[in-house]
Amino acid sequence: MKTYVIGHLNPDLDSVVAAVSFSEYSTLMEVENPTPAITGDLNRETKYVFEKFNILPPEKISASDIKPEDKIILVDHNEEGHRLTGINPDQIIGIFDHHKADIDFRFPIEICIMPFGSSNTVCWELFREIKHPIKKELASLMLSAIVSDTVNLQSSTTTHKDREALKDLSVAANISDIQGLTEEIFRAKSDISSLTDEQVIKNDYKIFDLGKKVLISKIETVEQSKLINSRKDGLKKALQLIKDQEKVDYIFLVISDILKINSKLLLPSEQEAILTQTAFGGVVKDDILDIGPRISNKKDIVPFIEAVLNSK
Ligand SMILES: [Mn+2]
Repeated sequence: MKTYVIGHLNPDLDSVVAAVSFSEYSTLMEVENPTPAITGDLNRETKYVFEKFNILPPEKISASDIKPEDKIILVDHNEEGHRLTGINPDQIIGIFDHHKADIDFRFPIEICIMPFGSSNTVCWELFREIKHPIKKELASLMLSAIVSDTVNLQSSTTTHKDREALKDLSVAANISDIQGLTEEIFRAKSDISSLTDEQVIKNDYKIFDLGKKVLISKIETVEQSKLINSRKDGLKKALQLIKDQEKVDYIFLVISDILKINSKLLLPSEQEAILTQTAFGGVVKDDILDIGPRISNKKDIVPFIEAVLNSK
């Protein structure tokens, strides 16, 4: 019997590290046999970080690996649409997250959702409450995850806790040059030269059920204009293709400049242009809408799209 501690579909760095950190937390809480797991392949950033610190990433599983007697703890996500497809909700015994709650369970379960910038800040807070010392390896991973999810504390989701966690973890990890590490992580994240247009869109996306189905793909880069100039047409075609494949009502790509803290949306059709202009203001030009310093999906983007769709 295992308790799978598992992140969301299309796992990002925070999600993969949260599987590791909350497994350790669950062990301390005497959960039975916590086993970190991921739902899909590691993205380039995540691969880079695990290789840099010489740590083995969690194993990838599918729903068929989970036996009826196993239990599941969800980390860095909660809503059904972001869970590994095909899992039985009755096997879920806990949730540790920092996203908006959208849940409906038949039984009481443990839920800890705190509005911090990273799931690993939630974990750090829980470790602190029980005075658990975090070892160097795990601290390095958690620190990297917080840097990534908060865009080095610059995202609007950043809280006082994230700053405190980062400071504390840098001591535990013995990493003093956080800026240097941030730049390394950002560069690893930005390097999409070997990805096809379709792979770029599928690299980091979520489907939101907001009355209508909205697929939001995200790319964080240090080369925003170069990316738009060189790949816009191909990415637009890929968006159209994936819109049909995934049978969603709207699809767009958020291209965030993580140094300048600015996002531009790439909109494949008139439909998305109207939706996003209504949500954020401004005017679409050449399929692009500049939405200024909004870089957080969960805080700066999804709620505004949802407001427009709900008012229809
Ligand atoms: Mn996260």
